[in-house]
Amino acid sequence: MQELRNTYIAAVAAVQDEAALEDLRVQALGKKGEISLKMRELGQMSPEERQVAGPALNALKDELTSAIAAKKAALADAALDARLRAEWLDVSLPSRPMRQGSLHPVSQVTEEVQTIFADLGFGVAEGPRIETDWYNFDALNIPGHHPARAEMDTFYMQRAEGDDRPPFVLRTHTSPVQIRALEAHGAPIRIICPGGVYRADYDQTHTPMFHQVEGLAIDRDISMAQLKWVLEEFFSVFFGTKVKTRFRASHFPFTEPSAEVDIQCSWEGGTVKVGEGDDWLEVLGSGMVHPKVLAAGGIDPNEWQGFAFGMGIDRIAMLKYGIPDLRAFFDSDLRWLRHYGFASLDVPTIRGGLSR
Ligand code: 2U9
Repeated sequence: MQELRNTYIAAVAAVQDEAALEDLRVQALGKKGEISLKMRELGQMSPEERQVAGPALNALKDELTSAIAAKKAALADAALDARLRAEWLDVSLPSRPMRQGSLHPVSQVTEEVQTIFADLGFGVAEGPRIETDWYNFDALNIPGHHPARAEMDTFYMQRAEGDDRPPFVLRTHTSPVQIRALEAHGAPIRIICPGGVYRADYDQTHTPMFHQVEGLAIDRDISMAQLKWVLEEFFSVFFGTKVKTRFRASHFPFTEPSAEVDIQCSWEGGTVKVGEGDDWLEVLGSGMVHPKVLAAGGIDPNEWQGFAFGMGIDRIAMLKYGIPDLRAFFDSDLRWLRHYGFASLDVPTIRGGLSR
């Protein structure tokens, strides 16, 4: 018995891992283990022998069970210690640099335009970029035969073979959004519609997708004088300096009368500065909404009237932030984006406030 005890106690002390310890436990105390078999032999002993051997075997069983449990705990502690040493972490190390994106100038300027017009009482409306030819052309007084349709270099979508309905188009301006807004909300209304538009044109000053913001103000007594005030106010706040405007008579199918609007600028050393000098820069088209267009939007032209205007967001972004090449706007060149981009928390502010 003493020999048995010494062998197992020594074996438990020598064991190096939990699996070997479990093997040892089975070997000694399992159903067919050495000590269990000895317990079974108690039945064949005389009562006198059993009285000695019984308690001794039980004591051995208890001692071994405790020794195995203690060893198991010690092995688990050692394993945890080893893990803690291996998974050591220096929490004082500096963090990995975070990749930081930037706001594209088009996004920044769109935000700025929205903020300024919000202060002038205009809401923002958005709509689909894929349009029917009715919303993009007919409703804007550009019928099928009108030369403006050809001039706009429209992208037409494919129809299934045998489908004779007029094709969908990629909107050539954001005007259809305003027709939809008139239909949905009626008059009076004051909205701007910023967004991407498409024309099949590509050179130094044109890209097949560019951004516009159009504006619409309809009420019972809106006039061209209010159009001029709103635009001068917008440009002065946008460029952060008083900007004079010049209205030149023009023609658009959707407005009557129509005017192209120039802003005051100077040219010095090949760079343009807005709000100073004696030169003019054309930036905007505008006019009083044509009665047929009001009617197409479900508004009675005998009751309502108002102005509309449109300008290129990319173009005014180039002017304000001195960006030379329009095509670079859409190249996704990281160096360009980092140079001309804006911090995402750079919330547009209205410098100097409004002159009211
Ligand atoms: C409705 C009625 C009238 C929007 C207008 C212009 C004049 C215009 C161009 C400026 C530069 C487009 O980006 S550009 O090429 N736009 O000249 N846009 S009036 O007139 C509307 C719009 C909607 C219901």
